[in-house]
Amino acid sequence: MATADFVIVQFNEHLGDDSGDLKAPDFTFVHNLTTLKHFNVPGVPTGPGYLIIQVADVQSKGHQILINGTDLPGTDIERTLENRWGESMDVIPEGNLQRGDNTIQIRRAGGGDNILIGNVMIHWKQTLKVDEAQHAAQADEAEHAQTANEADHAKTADTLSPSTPTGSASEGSVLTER
Ligand SMILES: [Ca+2]
Ligand SMILES: [Ca+2]
Repeated sequence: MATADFVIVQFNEHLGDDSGDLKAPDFTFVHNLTTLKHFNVPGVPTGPGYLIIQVADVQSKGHQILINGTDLPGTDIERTLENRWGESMDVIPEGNLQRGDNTIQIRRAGGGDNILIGNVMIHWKQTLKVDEAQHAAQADEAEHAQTANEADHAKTADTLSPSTPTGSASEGSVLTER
């Protein structure tokens, strides 16, 4: 039985070379690598999947999304407007996801770009036996009840500082990427 499935992975982390570059106190500063997050694929994945990642203040196109340690092909995270949130979509190639435990981690590009990572929605298709499909449905209900109670990170976008036109040395290094 083929089904579509998805999972929400919450990071709320700040990647960057300077923790003072973005005013986002609710986001954990993690320098060049986010936490390694685990998620479960209950069936046998079939075909490509995709993900949608919530990001803020992305100037570099070199940030990498690692699924099971493998960098997604090409550009993984599209640019956003300065000090703004955006959603970026990318394809997960067939064969990158596996049945059971999988991991996702974001690696910052070199240079001076500081970015925020909110939630990532990971979608895939899979083949399940009928009894496995019933188990998956029950697990989803429990998981969605938990997710609904978590605070909406989007409101923290208001705390992003406005840009300083004249810029400091660290902001200058961001500007040189453009
Ligand atoms: Ca890539
Ligand atoms: Ca930035």
